[in-house]
Amino acid sequence: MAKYDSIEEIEAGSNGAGLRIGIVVARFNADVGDGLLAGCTAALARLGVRDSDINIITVPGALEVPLALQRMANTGNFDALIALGAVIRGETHHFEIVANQSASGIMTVQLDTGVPVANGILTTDNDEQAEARMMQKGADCAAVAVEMANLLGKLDQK
Ligand code: INI
Repeated sequence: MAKYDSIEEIEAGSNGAGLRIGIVVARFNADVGDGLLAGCTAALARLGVRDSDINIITVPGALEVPLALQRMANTGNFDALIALGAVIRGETHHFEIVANQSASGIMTVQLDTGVPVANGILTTDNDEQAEARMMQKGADCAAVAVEMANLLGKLDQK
């Protein structure tokens, strides 16, 4: 971003040390879930998040993810949450319902609870697309979770 000498910019930073991260993984497309989780946990480690500060839970499918996130958020024990899963068009006739309701529920959780949620529910036409994206999407969600947790922490200190 452009530099404005007389205006303070609040920068989140990408140091994950000390952050407590909760991850919810949908098992419906389990192989993709595994890839998302592998990319995500490797990136969290690179960002300095300790394994002992990470909790992982699994749920049946993408539609169960928002409720699990809501319970985790309401414990007050997490600085950020990550939702992982895959909704694949080729395998479902109600693709739009599952994809849209899941995304909408995830957004509602973060706005209602104030706990940031990185949305890593892939929506793709087929397995190949999901497998091509899963490692990077998991890593992206790790970075988003750390950045948003740090940003909100800084804002709370203002
Ligand atoms: N859940 C997913 O996570 N991905 C999908 O692609 C999917 N399909 O194909 O339907 C899916 N359905 C299950 C859904 O999330 C719920 O678990 C189920 O409806 C029970 O509430």
